[in-house]
Amino acid sequence: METRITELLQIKYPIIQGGMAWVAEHNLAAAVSQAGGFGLIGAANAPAEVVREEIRKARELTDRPFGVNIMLLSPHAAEVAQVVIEEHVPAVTTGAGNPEKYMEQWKEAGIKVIPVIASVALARRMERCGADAVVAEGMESGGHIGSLTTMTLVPQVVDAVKIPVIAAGGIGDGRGFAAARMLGAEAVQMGTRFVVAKESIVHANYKERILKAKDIDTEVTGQSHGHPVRGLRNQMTREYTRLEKEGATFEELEYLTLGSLRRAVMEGDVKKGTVMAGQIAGLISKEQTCGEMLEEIMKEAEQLLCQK
Ligand code: TUI
Repeated sequence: METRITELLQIKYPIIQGGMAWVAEHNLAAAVSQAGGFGLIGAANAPAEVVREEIRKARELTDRPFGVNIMLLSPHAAEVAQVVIEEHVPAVTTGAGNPEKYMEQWKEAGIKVIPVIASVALARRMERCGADAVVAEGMESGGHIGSLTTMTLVPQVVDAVKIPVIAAGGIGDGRGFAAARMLGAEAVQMGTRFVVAKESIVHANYKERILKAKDIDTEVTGQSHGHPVRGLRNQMTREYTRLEKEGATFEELEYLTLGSLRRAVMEGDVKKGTVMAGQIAGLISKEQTCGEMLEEIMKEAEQLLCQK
């Protein structure tokens, strides 16, 4: 299936892996790219030199192209923006902010720039300042989210811009992929499904929570201070919600979640840690290799999209 995204990123399948903090490290990114999709190293809050090492380690595992996701709230975002240039990364996605100030230097270096956006206004703005594509991410996603659903956001962004649109949020199988194509998207980005990939280094407890999750098991915390984050409900989200209702300050809530994603992903503390996941977790029921996932999704999607 060829689209402007397979052409832009030089990949076989129009499927991009989300740039998930702690989860999207070199093993996962390389496995997704090796399987024909587009893997991403999630820079999250990591220092620039850690990101550089991750890029180099991924290069040892695959000759195929992969990218880096830059989380713009990171204190290291500016240095990471420079590292992707020095390391000749072919494409960058950005999240949780407006990447305008980096755009010129990336374009000059020949890097394809794909901002993740949650509104038509930001999609338009990104197109005007030279973005090659956008990821339109609905609030079904795990992690930091906007307020529109994928179903409503994607077609409105598709109508508003000429650059290709990648749909994200709530997509976990061939049906989701086909639906995104019907909305006008030229690729999909998936996160939660890749968390449980065999090549994913995520702790078994975290994977098990996703594999056992039901449709209604995610919750959004952080609405009160403007940084809504979706994850699986647990002791941490209950405590957070209680404090939020009691009017806790931003600092108090930040303190509660300090290091909590790392504790869940790396140490398997799925009770007091933060288990970021999207609403599609309830659909995800098996651990497979990235290759098996991509083949299965594409086969199902092609059957659906070719039906008369
Ligand atoms: O960035 C994400 N997902 C993330 S980042 C992250 S780390 C984090 N943890 C706690 C709090 C904040 C961050 C975990 N998950 N997805 C991409 C995304 N970007 N979704 C929504 C947005 C977005 C939101 C507002 C992009 C731009 C924006 O406004 C920009 C502006 O300044 O107008």
